[in-house]
Order: sequence, then structure tokens, then C-alpha cells
Amino acid sequence: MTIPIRTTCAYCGVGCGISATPMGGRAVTIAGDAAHPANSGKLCSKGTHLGETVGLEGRLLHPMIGDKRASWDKALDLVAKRFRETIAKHGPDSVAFYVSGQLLTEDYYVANKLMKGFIGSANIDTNSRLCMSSAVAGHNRAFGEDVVPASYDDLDEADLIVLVGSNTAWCHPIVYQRIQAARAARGTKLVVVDPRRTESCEGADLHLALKPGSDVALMNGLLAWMDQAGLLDGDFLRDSVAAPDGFWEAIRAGHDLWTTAKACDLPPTELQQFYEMFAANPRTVTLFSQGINQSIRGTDQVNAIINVHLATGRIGKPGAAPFSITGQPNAMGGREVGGLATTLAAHMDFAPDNVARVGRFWAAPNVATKPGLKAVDLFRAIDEGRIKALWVMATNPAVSMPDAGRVREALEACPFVVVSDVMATTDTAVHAHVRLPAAAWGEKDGTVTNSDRTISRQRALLPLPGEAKPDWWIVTQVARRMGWRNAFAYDRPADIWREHARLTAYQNDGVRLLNLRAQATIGNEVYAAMEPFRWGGAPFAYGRFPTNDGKARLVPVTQMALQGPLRDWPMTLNTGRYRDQWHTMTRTGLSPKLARHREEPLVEIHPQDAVALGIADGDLARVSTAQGESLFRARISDGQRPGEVFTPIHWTDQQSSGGRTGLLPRPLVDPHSGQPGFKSTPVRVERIATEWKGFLILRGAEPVRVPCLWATRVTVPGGALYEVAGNGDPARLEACLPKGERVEAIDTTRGTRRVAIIREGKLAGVLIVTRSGQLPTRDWLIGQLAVEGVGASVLAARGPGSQPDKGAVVCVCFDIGLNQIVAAIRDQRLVDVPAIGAAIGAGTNCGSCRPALANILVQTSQETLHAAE
Ligand SMILES: Nc1nc2c(c(=O)[nH]1)N[C@H]1C(S)=C(S)[C@@H](COP(=O)(O)OP(=O)(O)OC[C@H]3O[C@@H](n4cnc5c(=O)[nH]c(N)nc54)[C@H](O)[C@@H]3O)O[C@H]1N2
Ligand SMILES: Nc1nc2c(c(=O)[nH]1)N[C@H]1C(S)=C(S)[C@@H](COP(=O)(O)OP(=O)(O)OC[C@H]3O[C@@H](n4cnc5c(=O)[nH]c(N)nc54)[C@H](O)[C@@H]3O)O[C@H]1N2
Ligand code: SF4
Ligand SMILES: [Mo]
Repeated sequence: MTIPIRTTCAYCGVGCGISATPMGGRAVTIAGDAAHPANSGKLCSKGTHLGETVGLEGRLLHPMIGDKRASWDKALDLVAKRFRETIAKHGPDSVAFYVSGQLLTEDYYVANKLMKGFIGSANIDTNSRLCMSSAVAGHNRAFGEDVVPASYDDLDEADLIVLVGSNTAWCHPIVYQRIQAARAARGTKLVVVDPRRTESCEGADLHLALKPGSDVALMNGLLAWMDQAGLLDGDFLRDSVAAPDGFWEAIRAGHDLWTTAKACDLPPTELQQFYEMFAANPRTVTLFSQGINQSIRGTDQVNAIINVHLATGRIGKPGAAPFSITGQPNAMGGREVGGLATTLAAHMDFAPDNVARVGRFWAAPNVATKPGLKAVDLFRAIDEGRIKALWVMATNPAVSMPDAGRVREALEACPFVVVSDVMATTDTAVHAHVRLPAAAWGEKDGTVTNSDRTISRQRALLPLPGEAKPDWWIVTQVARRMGWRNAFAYDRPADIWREHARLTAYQNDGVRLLNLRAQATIGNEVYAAMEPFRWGGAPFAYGRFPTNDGKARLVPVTQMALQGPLRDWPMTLNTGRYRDQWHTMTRTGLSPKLARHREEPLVEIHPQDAVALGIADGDLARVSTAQGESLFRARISDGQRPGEVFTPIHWTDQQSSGGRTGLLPRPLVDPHSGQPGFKSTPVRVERIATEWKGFLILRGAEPVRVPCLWATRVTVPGGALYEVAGNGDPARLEACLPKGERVEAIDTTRGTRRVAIIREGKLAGVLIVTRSGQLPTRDWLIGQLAVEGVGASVLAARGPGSQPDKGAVVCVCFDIGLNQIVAAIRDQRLVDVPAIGAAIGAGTNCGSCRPALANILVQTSQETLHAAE
């Protein structure tokens, strides 16, 4: 019997423990690790389906120079040579690394050491700049160090949880389930602050659909209200908090309930309800993520939240904390090693004594003495030719940076681009001169730190495929070839881990809370068997902060003026995530189960706007900004505020001919953190007329480029499904079909064309397009990919006595669709989510769809009521 291996999920910052059993070949069985403190055995839909993503489809398995396979020696020599030459000619600041919160701590540590200690530049920035940097800057301003003052246990002990700019139900599902469990067990109140009504709002006590960007007004108003009600914590303010002159005067002026309600575009009664709930529940956790961080005033927004917690003493106590929840599996580990361009190493900045200390520790001759370029500036410097060699590791900036069109031009123009990735073709990798095959999740080995400072091991389950190598190995090989053999003489991740731990403890007389001294001398076996542990304990339990006087800081922040609609760009674009996709879909995109939740990128539009724009549900719509434009399928949703639309970040050139959100946002950033304001871009939305629509199903994983206006691809069992729409003669799409026996059915009145290709009795491909008719459901045809002996009858696109359309899949674990759920609720008079589970199974495995089921229950009972009226 194979023994399960304990590891950590590849995806979000919840950092769930996984118990994985290799089953031979590339097969792995995935279960939650009951002993892991982050999840106690639970996994969300993405974690549950990790096993579907460890295959080798699309993997980069060999080093590539241009389009040619190269040996590791040749590729590494070339990278080292080009970096060395560029530095010799143009200086250390002419090169850069752009790295990622998806690297392990050990990978991150050596990349940071190479750039900042040996190359002598701080031009290493990370996608955490797009993600957590406002939280980092806010923590530094308030606490003196980037320390998250919360743990998941606080969620169990809070009486009130406020989610601000966080769609926790979709993006941190296991934390959300923990919140729901606390609510069920002890009646914890839940308030959601988000301009959109997301599934996180299902069953919440209050949803404040505030005007985007008005969070500072909301929090300052709350602080003023608490002050006026005499509910500040005077003792804590006196002993543990410093306020600059004029702080309270500014809070007391102009933050009355009415003014705040107007600034936030909320009814004063709702605001009052929130403030009263806050007043009544001192055990408050305010959990925030990208609705706060990804703003051109993100750092101020973070401090507005922390100010309220400091002034009311809601920090350092059980169940009370401001809680910045992290996105990527190792966003925190990256911050700990100093992987941002604005930090040096181990929670040290570029103060001269830190530079000297780190230089001594690394025995590095050439430590960077000043911060490097932050991501947006870094790509601008590439575009302007100031950076001439770039190495991208574990991130896809051609998709995920703001104004991604410009980033693509910069990558194209850069004289030397190296990409380390697990996939052969990404929107970024197509611009690379050298591609280096990295070990993927399930193959790599090291540590990650989750949102609540818990460090866990990721462990290898599978052998390295092809010539893939771990990121730490790749970086150290280049460093050695650049001449720094001794400084990068590591044999294994444990060697790097110990050095990192030693640096956190080095000449650390208690000034830096990050101190992993106990780890600095552990043996390889202890490292191999490492149990999850949290560093820093309850960091501010004694009301002492890592500042020079031991006090935290209240930071004066004022609400920025919010821009009204512009003539050419009258609406506002908000961007974010879908429940079952991860970022640029390079891995979740491989899972047929996960593809079912959202099969196309949608632009969600309020019904009023849809009427004004003449857009119907299911139409194609073009979203344009001053930066670029993209196409999306329109979804009419009263969860949007009028004037605001939402698009997902996931689709790339690899899966779609439109639907690329990254082309749209402005490259405007927060002045303190440099984090882009992804959540608010002025846009124009228009309907795009198409003469026909349809879909294409193809056997096999190899992507094809479909020659039409709109084509998006998702993985299905045995192949891929493409949704298509366009103008002109759709017959040209038949070029995408494979060779084989062809059957067709044409209905000229509706302009419907059905063509199937059958090879050796198996369906190889099918194309169905129509000008005015209905399209059949995709499910039955997808199922035919697995059937032996299909014939021309496949063109009917349904089986004999076929089942009704099950509708969009809601529960991906059991493949249960919306129509099936609605029917069960109606026919069996189901009244709650557990009853749906008992009746048809939906929501009983990973539980990620439970918020959606709750929503369907509400909608269905409303519809039933209306029908009865
Ligand atoms: N399924 C899934 N989960 C993920 C990821 C993924 O790709 N897919 N990625 C991971 C990563 S890296 C991250 S960073 C996290 C992100 O996790 P979240 O921050 O929860 O996700 P987002 O969808 O980016 O945005 C959160 C919410 O901010 C709201 N918002 C927009 N503007 C404002 C505003 O002005 N004020 C307020 N209060 N709210 C606003 C949006 O409407 C949105 O619902 O998710 C992680 N988890
Ligand atoms: N408009 C808009 N844009 C956004 C956001 C938003 O909300 N709105 N959110 C931003 C945020 S918070 C984030 S975190 C970013 C995420 O954006 P990215 O980091 O660009 O997205 P990923 O798809 O996670 O990219 C990871 C890449 O690394 C590869 N990879 C996976 N594992 C490994 C590995 O172990 N080693 C190596 N070398 N490569 C690996 C993957 O194949 C993939 O190509 O997007 C940002 N962009
Ligand atoms: S919540 Fe889901 S995606 Fe996040 S770590 Fe846990 S299983 Fe993975
Ligand atoms: Mo992120």
C-alpha cells in the first residue's frame, strides 16, 4: 500500500494541508490533511481537484533556447553569460527578476540573495506587488514591521466578522467555511463590505454595497462614531498607540453619519446598523483583501481599517484583529525573505546598518543599498529600454499586469527574456528567448507560509518529469555560473531553509519579530518531517509593537475624491476572480471538473445599464478603456451596482480570442506601495452584434486557434469545448475539425449547421453553429467523447429519450446543474442547504457551492412566491 504524503495545497493563502497518495504514473489521490491547523481535513473545489492538474499536458519538459531544445548546460550558460555581459556593460540596475508568491520560500530566498547581494541591484519585484504590497506598507506604517496580527483561531472566537473587499466564499473557501461554522456554533455576526453582491454575502447579517473606493470614508466614519459614543479604548491608546498631532481633530470633523453615508452612497440606516453592530461586539475581526489592497489609495485604506482596530483596542486579543488575508500559497514566505523590491531581506529594509548586516551575513561584496523598481515601474523601464535583461519566474505578467498590452510590447522589445515556468506556452513565455522547465506542485519540495503565519511543507509526490528542475536549483546554477560558486553551494532545500532561518535570527535583538532561530540548526530529517507551525505566536498580545517606542501608530488618512463618470468612459470596471479558476488558468484550466462552474469569461452588468446599452443576457459585449479592449459574454446581474461592471482575470490568449481583462486596467498605482488600482478603471461597454453563435467540441488536449470573433476554450473530459460566435461564413470553422468520416446536418431556415467527424467509431470533433436557432446542451455531446461506436445519430446532440438540460453546473464535485437543483427544491419542497445535500448530494463534498445553493434557495422561493401571487 502506498503511504499518503502530507503536503500543502498549490493555490490560495489559506494554506490547506493535503494528504496525497501517489497511485502510480502521474495519478495522485487527494484528500484534506485532518491534522493541518488551517483546514482540519477540509478542501475546497480547487484543492479537491488538484489530482486533475498533475498530468503532463502542455508541460515544459526541456530547456528551450528560442524554439530549439537545449541542454541544461547550454541554457544555463547562456542565461549567466547574458546577465553578466549586460551588467558589465550597463550596470547592475540594467537587469531584473520578476518573481512570484507561488515560489517556495527556498526558491525565493536564493533569487533575492542573487539579485540583492551579488548582482547588487534591488530590481527584483514580485507579483505580490499586485497583491499584498498595500497591506505590507500599511502594516509597516502602523506596526513598524510587516506582521499579520491575526490567526485563523481568531475567526472561531470573534463575535463579529467584517469582510471588506474580500469574496471569501470564492477566494478563500475554507476560511469562509470556518466563518460559517463559527456562525452556526455561536451566532457570530457577519458584515460584507463590497460594491458587488457576491456569494460571500449569502446569509450575511448585512451587506454594504458601498461606492467603490469609499472605504476610507466608511472606516473614518466608524472611528468618529465610536469616538463620539465614548467607545474608544483609552488605556490602550495611552499605553500602546501614538497618534500624530491633529489626528483626532481631523477624524472629528466631517465624519458624521450623513456625510459618510453620502460619501459611500449608502443609506444612513445601513451605516448606523453596521456601526452599532461594531460597537456591540468588541471581538471583531476585519478581514480584508483585494477590494482594499488593489486601489490607488490601498495603503490608506489598509491604515483606515487598522486605525479603527487600534483605537478600539481590538488587536492582540483573542477574536479581535485586522486580518489581511493573503492570496497566493507563499505570498507571506516571499515577504519573509524580502522578495519585494522595497525590502532587503528577513523583514529588514535598506537602512545602512541593515545593508551592512546582510552584507556581512551573506559575505556579499555588493549588497544593494536602495530599493529597486516596483512591478509597474519595472515593466515601464523595460519598455523604455533601461532594463535589458529580465528573468520571469512563476508568474504570467503578459496577462496579470495592468495595461498588459504595453507589458507585452515591453517583453517583445526586451533584448533578453528568460521565463521559468511549468508550462511550455503561456502569454508571457511566447516572448522568451530562453525557457527553463520548472518543477510543478507535486514535484517541488520546500516550505510555504500561509495567511496566518503558519509555515508548512510542500512535499514532492511525483518524480521530476522530463528535464524539469526545482526553481531553487535553476537559480543557484545560474548564480554559480555567474561566479558566485561558494555563496550558492546548496545541495538541497533544507540547506537554504537553515540559512534563511539563521538570517532572521542574525543580530536580531528582538527588534524584528520574524525570528526563526529554532529552525537554524535543524537536521535534514527534521526538515523532512516538519510539522506546520506558526511563527510569532500572538504577536501584539502585550500591547508592544516593533517600533522605536514600542507603540503602534495611528496614520491620518483622508478619503480621496472619487472621479465622476468620464464622457468617453462612462462606466467603472471592477475585476477579480471566479470560484474554480486560478489566475491565468495554466493549472486549474487542466481540470474538466473545475471548468464547469464558469465556461466563459463574462462581463456582469446591472439590468438598468443593460437596457440603456441595448445588451441582452448572452450577447457579446466589448469593454474598452484608454488602454485596450476585450470581448466578454454579457451576464445581466442585479448584484452589480448601476454604472459598474465586473470581469474575471483568468482568460488568456491560450484559452480565448477575447476575454482578456489584463489589457484594460490603467497602470496607476498607490503612492506608498506601488500596487495597481485594478478594481476601478473607467470603461465603455457596447453590444457587439454577431451573425451566428455555436460551439465546437474536439477530442484531445491540443489547443487549436478558432478563426472567429469570439472563441473561448475549456477542458472537458477527453477533450476541449470551445464556445464560438462571429460573422461571415461559419464554414471556415470546419478547418478546426480533424480528418475522418464526416457527417453533417444543415437546417437552412434557422441557419443551423451541424458537422461531426467520426474516427474508428469514436467522436473526434463536432461543430454546431446557428444563425437564429437554439443550441443543444453541450453535456450529452461531451459525454460522447467517451463512447465507442458513435454514428451519424450523434448529430441529434441528444440521446434517445434524453434527459432535460441540467443547466449550468453548480456542484462540480457531483456534476449537478442549476436546473436539477431548482427542480429538487420545488418538487421536494427543500428548505435549506443540508436538505438539498440530503436529496441530491449537491454541496456535500468540498462545500464550495454551498453559498450558491443558499442563493438558489432564496431565488427559487421568491419565484415560487411570485408565481403564487
Ligand atoms: N478561486 C480563486 N481563489 C483565489 C485566487 C484565484 O485566482 N481564484 N487567487 C488568490 C489570490 S492571489 C488572491 S490575491 C485572492 C483575492 O481574493 P479576493 O480579494 O477575495 O478576490 P477578488 O475577486 O480579487 O476581489 C475581492 C472583492 O473586492 C471587491 N471590491 C472591488 N472594489 C472594491 C472597493 O472599492 N471596496 C471594497 N470594499 N470592495 C471592493 C470586488 O467586488 C470583489 O468582490 O484570492 C486568492 N484565491
Ligand atoms: N485586473 C486584475 N489583474 C490582476 C488581479 C486582479 O484582481 N485584477 N490580481 C493580481 C494578483 S492579486 C495576482 S496574485 C496576480 C496573479 O497573476 P500571475 O502570477 O501572473 O498568475 P498565475 O497564473 O498564477 O501565474 C503563475 C505562472 O507560474 C507558472 N507556475 C506554476 N507553478 C510554478 C512553479 O512552481 N515554478 C515556476 N517557475 N512556475 C510555476 C504557471 O504555469 C503560470 O504561468 O494577478 C494580478 N492581476
Ligand atoms: S481554500 Fe481551497 S484553494 Fe485555498 S488552500 Fe484550501 S483547498 Fe487550496
Ligand atoms: Mo494575489
